[in-house]
Amino acid sequence: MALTKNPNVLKWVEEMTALTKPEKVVWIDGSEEQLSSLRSEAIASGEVLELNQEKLPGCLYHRTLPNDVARVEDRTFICSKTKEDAGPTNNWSDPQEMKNKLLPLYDGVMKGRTMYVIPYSMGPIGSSLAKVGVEVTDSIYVVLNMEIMTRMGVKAFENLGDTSNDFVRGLHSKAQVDPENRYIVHFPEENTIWSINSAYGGNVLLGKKCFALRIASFQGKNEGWMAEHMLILGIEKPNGETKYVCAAFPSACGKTNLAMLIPPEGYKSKGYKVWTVGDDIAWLKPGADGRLYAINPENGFFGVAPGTNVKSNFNALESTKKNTIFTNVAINNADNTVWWEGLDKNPPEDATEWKGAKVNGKEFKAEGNNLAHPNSRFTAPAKNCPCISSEFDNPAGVPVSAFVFGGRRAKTAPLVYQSFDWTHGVFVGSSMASETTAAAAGAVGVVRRDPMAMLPFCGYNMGDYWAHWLEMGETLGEKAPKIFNVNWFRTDDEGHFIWPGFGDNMRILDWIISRCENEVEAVETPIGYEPKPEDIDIDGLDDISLDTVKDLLSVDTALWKEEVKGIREFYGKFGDKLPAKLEEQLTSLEKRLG
Ligand code: OXD
Ligand code: MN
Repeated sequence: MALTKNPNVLKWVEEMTALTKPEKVVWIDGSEEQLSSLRSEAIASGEVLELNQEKLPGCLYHRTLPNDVARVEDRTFICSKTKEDAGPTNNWSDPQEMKNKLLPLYDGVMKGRTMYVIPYSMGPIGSSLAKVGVEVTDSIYVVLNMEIMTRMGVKAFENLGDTSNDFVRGLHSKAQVDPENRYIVHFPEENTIWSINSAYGGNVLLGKKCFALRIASFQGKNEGWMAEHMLILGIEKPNGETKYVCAAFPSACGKTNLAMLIPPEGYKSKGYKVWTVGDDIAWLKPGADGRLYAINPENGFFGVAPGTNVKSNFNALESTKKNTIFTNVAINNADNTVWWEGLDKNPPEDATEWKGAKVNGKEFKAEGNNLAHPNSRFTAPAKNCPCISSEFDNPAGVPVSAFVFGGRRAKTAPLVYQSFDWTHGVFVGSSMASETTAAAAGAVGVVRRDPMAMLPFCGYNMGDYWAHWLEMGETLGEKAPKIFNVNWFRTDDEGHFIWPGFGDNMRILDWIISRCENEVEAVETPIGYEPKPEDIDIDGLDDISLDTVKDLLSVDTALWKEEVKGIREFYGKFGDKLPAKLEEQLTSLEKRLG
């Protein structure tokens, strides 16, 4: 039964039903009763497996096809009216041409299947920053994941109301999971997303990257707010005050780890605490007091499992102990629990690897195989996280003191620096880059520009996106967050990381907050303000001396001159969409370098 009277929703669901021709339509109300019957159905059909319910209560396991294990950037499209509106960093196709291509694929695709209609809210119910989406899908796995990742069910329709047309329409069919006909397509001017022939999370949980970043970034530009690929964390100081930081890093730079950081002993004993508001996406809007407020539009974590362990991210691991869906990790058959590379040094002997083969885990690994897929995931409820912020559900969001950008740079970027002002900060974000690691295919050490970590996620022309950032700075004026850049990944001549990272990154956040509060001075360098080395607290760090800190903060002019060339080449792609202010920033940097 339809769960809303909203004629816009009803009309669209009718159209999607007529197109895909499901055997039946089920509206997802979000009740435990309905969810539990869907879980049972998925277990009975083998779509998901039930894990050890004593050790991992409420946890399920799912395996995707080996051809369907990651986001597919080459098959992801922004179908704005003109190619220029999508810009040089997105795949573009004319909207009507794309529809002509995909309509035959969707025609009757759900015959004999059930179509689930999922209403969901991105952001706390009742928040003026939240937005509603409706996803129709033929996958129970999608329903069960959306339940964890969003505020799902009839309450989302209550938020939408009976007449509004402001909801994002998401059409998903796993179809035949055919990689040749896999498409993830966005129509930003129509608030619409079409996804077909994939069943992997990032391509099918349409609330996440598709809506909360690609569509929302475009909505934000038009409506005066921002959708960013940023974690949100709160730092509680010994006096009980909490300051909030949003940070953007390219994929695989440790966003989830930073979001859930555990401060070093010295900080803990003084009374510092870190609280997680979000690990991947922030929606930001100026509040009545003129400051910028952030909400996390999501309700769970879709995290990469490999590498997650008690040491690297205790809080993430704890989050996965109940009501979690694991995808493409390995199963320890001895007790029907899960295992992945980096969980511990003990691969299970009696294992089922991620593709489903029963193997001797130790031998299998000794032969050089992975038991879990490197992009295997956990979908875990945010409320499981031991350090989840008390403000997580606050409809008003949290006031942001600082933005932090960063990437993986072996030599160029120092441990931390602050931009001279907002415009310079936008320049720093726009020229962000990361060097490829051995973990990814292709050459090692190649610099990939990833502005604001939004390269695969900006739903419109990146030049216009930078212009929007500059405008937001004008709106916020003096109250704008301060902008910083960090690099945890400087290496010595043997290629070893110099900075310990993980919990010790608290030491850098501490300096950042002190700068925001005008509590500490800084040194002016050609690239921005840097800490005085003695202002970085290295108490309790055995391997780091004041000289190491000096080294981590050093700026190699020759490397930065190369960097200027790289940025200029990248900027060249944007033609007259490049804001003049950013061009000026680049010229000024070049002059300062001498
Ligand atoms: C993610 C990503 O999955 O950024 O969050 O790739
Ligand atoms: Mn991400």
